[in-house]
Amino acid sequence: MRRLAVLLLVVLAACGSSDGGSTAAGPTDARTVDVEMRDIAFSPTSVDARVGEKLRFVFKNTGGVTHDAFIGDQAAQDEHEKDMRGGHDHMKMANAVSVKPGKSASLTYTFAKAGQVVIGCHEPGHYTGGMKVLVNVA
Ligand SMILES: [Cu+2]
Repeated sequence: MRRLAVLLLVVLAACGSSDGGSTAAGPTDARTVDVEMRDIAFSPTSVDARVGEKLRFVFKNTGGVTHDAFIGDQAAQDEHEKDMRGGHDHMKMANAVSVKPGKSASLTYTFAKAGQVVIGCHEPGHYTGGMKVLVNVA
């Protein structure tokens, strides 16, 4: 079980670094944004990004329970929240990481268009409890 989780994280990390934009030169061109995961909130709760910018979010879980981070627009968040209630394994999806207490994980994402993108934690009750980061892309 634990071994599987580690394997999934490795796979996700690999995916995260390879699915950047087509114009990406490498992992060093991404701006790093540190995000703290607390019980139960992200900090900061909003981040600004430019259209076409690639950000590498580094999530550090300083809380006492597992948190996750799924990045997508509002519709994707709503869909994801529904899937999690249905018992689907969100860790098989791209753009998501699960972080155990005391651990860190990163997620790299290129913001292709202007608007608002959300990073949500979909552990039971967390997203509905307001555990999200709003990324304003302009
Ligand atoms: Cu959470």
